[in-house]
Amino acid sequence: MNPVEDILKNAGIEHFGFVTLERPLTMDYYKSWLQKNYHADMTYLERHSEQKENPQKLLPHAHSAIVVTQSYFPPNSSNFPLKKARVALYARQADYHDWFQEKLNLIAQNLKNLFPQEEFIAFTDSKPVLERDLAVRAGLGWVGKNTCVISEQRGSLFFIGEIYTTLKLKVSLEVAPDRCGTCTRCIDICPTQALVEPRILDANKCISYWTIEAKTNPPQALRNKLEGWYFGCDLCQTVCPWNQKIYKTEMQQELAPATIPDLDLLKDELKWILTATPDQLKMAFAGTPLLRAKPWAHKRNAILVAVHYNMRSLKPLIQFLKEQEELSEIAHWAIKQL
Ligand code: B12
Ligand code: SF4
Ligand code: SF4
Repeated sequence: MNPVEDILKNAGIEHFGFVTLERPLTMDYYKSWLQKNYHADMTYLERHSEQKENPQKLLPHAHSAIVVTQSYFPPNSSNFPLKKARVALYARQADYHDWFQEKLNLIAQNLKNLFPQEEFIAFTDSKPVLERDLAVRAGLGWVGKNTCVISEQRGSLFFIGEIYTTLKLKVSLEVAPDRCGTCTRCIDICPTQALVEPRILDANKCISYWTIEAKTNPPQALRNKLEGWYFGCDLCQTVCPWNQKIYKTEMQQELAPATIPDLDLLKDELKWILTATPDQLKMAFAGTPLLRAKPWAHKRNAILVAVHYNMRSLKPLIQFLKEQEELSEIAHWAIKQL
């Protein structure tokens, strides 16, 4: 038995592959995506380009990467602070940048104990790495028309993590065939037409970008298309037959693309967000991916959801936010809408 595989399996990792570290196959695609400004204001993606192109800049003499996936469905949401707001599945639980990273660090440590002469560093969404490129090359899935890596056996509701190493590993040679076929469900469901072509996402239009990453307010033309999403968006994945197949039929779990929440309870939740102090929001969201957005951006998201559901009774609270610099414009807009 291969000792590296043993360590991975003992850590509960079942889906993994090995690649040699060289210039990513899709580097030119990545650069042309940046040139078209599809990254919106995520300027760090431009700065990361050079390191993404040269994996050895992250770990000198790195030879291989161990690429793994970690499922995030069903979410472990018992302590999750928001019960009604529409939050993407990956974010309805403890932050994977903590627990998945720790799991990867432990694996890296066990590998180091076994191969003391070699170096191992682990990351997930934390370093300039083209993770989907690595996962595809490691044979873990194909890039779907929604741009997510999809596995025939596991769907796409998983994170990708990797361990760079100087160790020379026997690489996976089997590439997963593209199983999208003639399906276009993800492109059709996207409310903002962010999937401008199969496998090309324009972040300027993506709900996930506007509710998680954006440090400004979405353009007015998009504001009525956000479908009540409060944080992230799962639509292009939940309609995917490869997720439906696995999660609905095999795990008896519903992956409905649209749910109508209990509006009274949702209103209470939004009320709390609109009135909470920054410290209260930070405390409530600590340890979850929600902490990525600043407190004012949570209020922006709450305003957008309130307008989506036409919650007129929240108008006085939104009125109050007109005084806050970042929120002034969107609060004025919301009051006109309600
Ligand atoms: C920036 C970013 C975003 C942006 C832009 C997303 C995008 N599609 O570009 C926003 C904020 C919108 C976003 C949203 C989400 N994200 Co995000 N995001 C990232 C991040 C940090 C960088 C991605 C990037 O470089 N984008 C630029 C484009 C050009 O690159 P790319 O999407 O990776 O695409 C590559 C492939 O598509 C490939 N490719 C295209 N065609 C082909 C064909 C072949 C044959 C091959 C080999 C490759 C290939 O080339 C591209 C460049 O390598 C990565 C982490 C990382 N370091 O990679 C996570 C990551 C991609 N995100 C992830 C997740 C979970 C999400 C969300 C599901 C969260 C949510 N529910 O809201 C959504 C999904 C939206 C979607 N349809 O992509 C996971 C994806 C896991 C998976 N199964 O694919 C990642 C890998 C984080 C992680 N460690 O798990 N994200
Ligand atoms: S995450 Fe939502 S908004 Fe973004 S591409 Fe997918 S369906 Fe469209
Ligand atoms: S919904 Fe259809 S086209 Fe989109 S990623 Fe899934 S299989 Fe591919």
